[in-house]
Amino acid sequence: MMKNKDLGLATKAIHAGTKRDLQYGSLVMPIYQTSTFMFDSCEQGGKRFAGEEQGHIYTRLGNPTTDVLEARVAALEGTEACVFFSSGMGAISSVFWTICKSGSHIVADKTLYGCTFSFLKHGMTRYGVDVDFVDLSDTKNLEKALKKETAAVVFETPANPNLKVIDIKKIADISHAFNKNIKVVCDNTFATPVLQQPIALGCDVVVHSATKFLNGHGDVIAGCVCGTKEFLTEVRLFGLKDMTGAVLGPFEAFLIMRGLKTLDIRMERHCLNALKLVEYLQTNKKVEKIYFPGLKEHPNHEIVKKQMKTFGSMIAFEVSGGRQAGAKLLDNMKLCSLSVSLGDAETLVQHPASMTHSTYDAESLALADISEGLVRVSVGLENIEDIIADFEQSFKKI
Ligand code: 7XF
Repeated sequence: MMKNKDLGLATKAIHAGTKRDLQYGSLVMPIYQTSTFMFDSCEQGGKRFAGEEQGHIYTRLGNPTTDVLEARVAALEGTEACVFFSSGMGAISSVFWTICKSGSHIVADKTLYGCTFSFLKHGMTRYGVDVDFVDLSDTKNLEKALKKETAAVVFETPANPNLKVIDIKKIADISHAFNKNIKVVCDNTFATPVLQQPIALGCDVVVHSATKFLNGHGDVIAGCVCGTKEFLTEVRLFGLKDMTGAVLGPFEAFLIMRGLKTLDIRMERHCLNALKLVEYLQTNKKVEKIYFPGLKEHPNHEIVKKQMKTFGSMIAFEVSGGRQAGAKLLDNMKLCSLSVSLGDAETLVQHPASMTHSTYDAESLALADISEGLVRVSVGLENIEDIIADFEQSFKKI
């Protein structure tokens, strides 16, 4: 096997971390559907628990199928290590349980997926962790918010649901110049490592909802964390093992590896389809405003060009007539599905204020720049003409 660093991303998504099956020569990594592993002796079991001997113990601590998936995604994000979880929220919460203690301070961007926002605002604060939500797309706000207790800076870019973009390198540089121990955490779910690699830009930790593009087929809930071996060992042995127990099942690991094989080509088609849908929306008089990183009018388009390969397949827009008109549009879609989640083969449409971001109250929604009428689209892999035709027929009904 060639060294990972010599391989292209599409190749890594198929091959990185592969272990040769010495028993049968299976091409595909088998599913080790087992909760526990046998030891030859008490002495051996003791050594494994003490970390003195390599080998599996119990699937909450690691599983051969999941090991390969973790090595593969670490290669995609360009990190030493990766740990998988049973959901994106399992991954995110395990990271903060690992980083923070009572008295710690977190600087979070003010636009986050609804449950990440809720975990930080209503969860961590119960345990004596102080969280400031600021607009990190203006880095002056970070400079003002950092303090000696700051343990982490966290953001999504592009952000869910309004596609706001944050300058990853600037945020990492400012945070580390203030205190090199601050963990800069980037949620890379919307971009995927195909479009953007936050670690190369200076971040310490990447998190994903692998439920989305990484798996890509709408049939798994999963999450992962990528970073240094040292940090990921802590996340695995404390955040995952003791605090959340949010362990991924081996079958899900198998499905995600199956999905990853086409990540690179799926992203290509997702992105092309999104560009064409945006072109159509721009010509539609009932569309008031479009949020898409690929538009020149996007407030951070210059940063997008610097840190993203292409623009992704998430679009948000406002319909003239506001919330009611938006709801009517969504209710009348025939091919596109009225569903939360994203990154699937199917085009999914939803209304953030009442669905994915319903954990925000009206005031927090306004503060986070999530308008009441915003419609979010995850552009799928269908023929774009069919997606556009579906929007066209539904727009005619409002
Ligand atoms: O625990 P999950 O696998 O659902 O992942 C949580 C999560 C973390 N980060 C980002 C940027 C996410 O978008 C998500 C999940 N978002 C879905 C959505 O926005 O449609 C959840 C559906 S309620």
